[in-house]
Amino acid sequence: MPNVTVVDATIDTARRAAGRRLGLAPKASVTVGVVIPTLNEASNLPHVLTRIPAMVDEVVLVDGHSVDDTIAVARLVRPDIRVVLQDELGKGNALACGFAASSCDIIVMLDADGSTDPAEIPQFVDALMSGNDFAKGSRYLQGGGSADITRFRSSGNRMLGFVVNAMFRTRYTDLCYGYNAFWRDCLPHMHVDCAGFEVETLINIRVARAGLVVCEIPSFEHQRLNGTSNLRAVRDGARILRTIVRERVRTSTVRRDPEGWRPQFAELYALPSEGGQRASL
Ligand SMILES: Nc1nc2c(ncn2[C@@H]2O[C@H](COP(=O)(O)OP(=O)(O)OP(=O)(O)O)[C@@H](O)[C@H]2O)c(=O)[nH]1
Ligand SMILES: [Mg+2]
Repeated sequence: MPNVTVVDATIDTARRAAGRRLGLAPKASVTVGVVIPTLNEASNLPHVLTRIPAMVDEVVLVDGHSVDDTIAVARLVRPDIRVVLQDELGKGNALACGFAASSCDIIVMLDADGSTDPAEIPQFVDALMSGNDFAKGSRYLQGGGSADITRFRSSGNRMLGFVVNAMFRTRYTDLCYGYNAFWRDCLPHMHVDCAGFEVETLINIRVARAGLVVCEIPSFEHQRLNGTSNLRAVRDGARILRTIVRERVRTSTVRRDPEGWRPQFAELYALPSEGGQRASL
């Protein structure tokens, strides 16, 4: 994606201008990790995993107890992949487990169904390296788009985004999109403690309230390759709305236990002879 325009997503442009991370670390020493939640994505993983650029140091797959060959396929295509089992249900919990497992300085959230293009990862990383705390993908910026979202979901997303922008003084153009990247020290502020598809909204609100420097990156969402969506627009839209209201009435952004969000994930280590074995908590 040439000439990517990075856009401020919060009102607080002064802090972005300060570029407070600039010069903190030479680019070569910064590690980049990807977290991929999976629920029965065996047929899509070869496409996704083979497109991850060489700049990525670590890939963590968080499986939601898939009943297909998701884990075996992942290990076959990418033998160095780390496989984690989530401790509860839902995409939100899966991402929390992946974030807790990741060992990298920069963490990128990627879907396993072929919608989010790994080739865009360098644009997200560049935005973080140039002073932003959180880089958020947007299908609605010039240069972005979607071959996947329905008109109904798009209007719901815009409506919920309008509510969040009005309530939290943000400028998000694509509230519910799942392609984002951030520095690992954002994790205590994000404090991901939700279960489902409200996770992106929860994160976006919390990073803005914490005064983190957020930018938006144009991103193109492709159609899910195979399989069926796990999202239910009305059910999950209602969950997102409840999350917005709950975050609005929460007065304090200071956490008594900044590490309290960390879930009890289990990591599966591959044996030479087979797919893997439950090995540690
Ligand atoms: N581990 C885990 N992954 C999940 C769960 N629910 C969804 N995912 C994964 O999260 C990613 C996004 O889920 P999708 O079902 O594609 O939802 P969506 O992208 O909002 O919906 P579509 O645009 O219709 O595909 C995919 O990689 C899923 O496999 C879950 O409960 N656990
Ligand atoms: Mg999808």
